[in-house]
Amino acid sequence: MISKKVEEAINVQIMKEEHSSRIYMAMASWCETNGYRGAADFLYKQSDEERMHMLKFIKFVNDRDGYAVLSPMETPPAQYKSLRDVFNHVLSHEEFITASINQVYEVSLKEKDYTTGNFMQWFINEQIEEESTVHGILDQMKLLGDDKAGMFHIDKELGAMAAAKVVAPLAE
Ligand code: OFO
Repeated sequence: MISKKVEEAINVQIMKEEHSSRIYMAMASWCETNGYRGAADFLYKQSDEERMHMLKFIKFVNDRDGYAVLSPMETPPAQYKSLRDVFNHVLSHEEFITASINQVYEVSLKEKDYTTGNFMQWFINEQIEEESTVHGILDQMKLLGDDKAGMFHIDKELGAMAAAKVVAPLAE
């Protein structure tokens, strides 16, 4: 059984994960229509991954006798100044999500809900990996510069990262 406070905190997080998925899908669409096919593939995959995060939370709440609900959300931004601008936004969004995951963890500990606390560890670790990946991409951008040759190279690299990335389905 999950407490009302934990259920509410996770329902807010479900909204944020769904919103993340939509934000990355909108970014992917911008990249695809601005010549960055590799970045688009990377962000479409990222969008799928965020949807899996949302599902993971939904299943967890429902399995613990709570009720996962969906919420309305803002339309994601559609315009970006450059590929670097896209990834700067990815980084600040992931930092926002990390803070939010930590808040859910805090609520679970205050409620003495150690099962949820344990479940949240997966997300805490996932955020370390996600932030570090985006830092790496931004570092490469700095190294290669904002000119067309640099961005072309980065786009190819992002395409290769997308091809290697497997979005794991939910475990049964
Ligand atoms: Fe990128 O984060 Fe979900 O949790």
